[in-house]
Amino acid sequence: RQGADWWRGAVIYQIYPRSFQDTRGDGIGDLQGVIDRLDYIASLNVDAIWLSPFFTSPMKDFGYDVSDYRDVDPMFGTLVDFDRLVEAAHARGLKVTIDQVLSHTSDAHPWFQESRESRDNPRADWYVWADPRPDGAPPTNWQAIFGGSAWQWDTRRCQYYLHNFLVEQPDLNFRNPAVVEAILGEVRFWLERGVDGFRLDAVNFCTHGELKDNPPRDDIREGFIGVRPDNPYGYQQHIHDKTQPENLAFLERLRALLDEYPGTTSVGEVGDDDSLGVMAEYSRGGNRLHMAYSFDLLGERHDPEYLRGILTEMESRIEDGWPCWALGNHDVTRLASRWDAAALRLYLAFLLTQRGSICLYQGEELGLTEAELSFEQLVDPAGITFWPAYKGRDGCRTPMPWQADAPHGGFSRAAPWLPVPDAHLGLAVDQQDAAPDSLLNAYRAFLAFRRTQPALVKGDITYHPVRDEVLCLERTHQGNRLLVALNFAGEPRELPAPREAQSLAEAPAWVNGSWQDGTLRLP
Ligand code: ISL
Repeated sequence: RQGADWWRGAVIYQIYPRSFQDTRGDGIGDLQGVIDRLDYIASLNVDAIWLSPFFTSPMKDFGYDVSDYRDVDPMFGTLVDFDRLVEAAHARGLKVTIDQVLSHTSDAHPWFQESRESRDNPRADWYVWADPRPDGAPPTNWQAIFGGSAWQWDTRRCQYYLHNFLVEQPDLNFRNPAVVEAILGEVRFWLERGVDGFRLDAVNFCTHGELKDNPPRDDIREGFIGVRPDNPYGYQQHIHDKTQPENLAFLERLRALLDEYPGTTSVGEVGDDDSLGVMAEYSRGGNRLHMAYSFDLLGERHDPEYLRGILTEMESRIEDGWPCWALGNHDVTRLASRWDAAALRLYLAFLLTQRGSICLYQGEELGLTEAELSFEQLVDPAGITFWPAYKGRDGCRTPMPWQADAPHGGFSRAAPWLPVPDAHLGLAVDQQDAAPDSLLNAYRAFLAFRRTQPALVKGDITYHPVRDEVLCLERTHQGNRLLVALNFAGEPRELPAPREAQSLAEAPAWVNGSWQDGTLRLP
């Protein structure tokens, strides 16, 4: 597991530091809290952690608005804490990957402060500035992901600047070589500190398209943040055409930098209409990203035909690229409330048997449900803007419940920034630790089992047609074949094993179910 390609088939545990463990008593999690819980993380049998942003930030988007790429926000601790975290994680065999939010900065970043001062300062072209139309309107009809025009008027420069997300998240101008150099310098800072890799936020947004209107669209998929038919900005949206070919040149520069630090990795987050194609394009060739992940398994649909469709399409397009899959993150409704809460063990087996690397989101292993919050409790700007059509992302970001009978579930001695729902206390870590057949222990067991199966970690994959809502697939590695049968029917199924699999010499390692006389019996 420790070679330079440790990331191939690795399981990465995503930590949202704000909500993991508070040690300072301010109701907000911190890096010391992560250090204190590393034994728990190691006990899950994952390979790496991914820390959501902990950098200096005004927190308008809870850290995805960075005002200093090279420091830890005081609410999370210090660089010394970070160094101790890396050391302590490595001592437990855990790799450390961190979020890099490169496509935009905070409007409080000194680069932007300088850039907005005038049209001719040294950083004047570090962001995407444009003159208004003759009638004063924004230069294009592009919409921001979080609502409204993607352009914000600045009274000092008397120009608009581009922001694909919040007004407080101005987009950097990646067409300016000085910006690319500066950004690579920020990434190098963390490589020098010993991190093992990066999750690259909204990486397809780095380079902006030509400044021209996009045609109105009526084919917007539901479920994307802020992009909904029923949002206050109307059904017809004009989305910035974000996936620019110039992005690839930047990814190649970034990869060349990472290659100077063997054993480091990168996973790009891709939210795009053709996310599978972009995932393939971004991770192909060995000189771009190591892997990419999309939102395709993070939506509502989870019938086996749909899942098989996504995964087989990926297989047909990825070539020598490498996918990464997740069923949960800090942007989407909790898995237990999005798919069928009764089938969480099935989804665990499904996720961990696909070809690719895997991200698990903190609390997924506990089966945490989406927290029901009132409008007054919301803090996510996306939820505040689009309520009630879209309730935002607070419901998946509530603190980890560690101890059922401790105040705030043992997360903090103070009132947390988001409440710990009562419904989560029964799912707390201490409760599930003690119950051998808990979901938490099922995660641990399946992750341990997966490690013993090279076919699951690195093997090739082939899919059989879905039959009676059973998804069958095979993983093959160096002559070792494994048949995986996943019963999505919600009731027991008996069916003949796929003909192609009949030749498997030995019964594979079943988690449950049986295979006798050519018949699969699946509970
Ligand atoms: O692009 C999208 C839809 O076309 C979005 O799904 C987009 O990929 C996603 O919103 C990006 O999210 C990431 O960047 C945001 C931040 O708020 C999220 O938390 C982060 O995961 C802005 O930095």
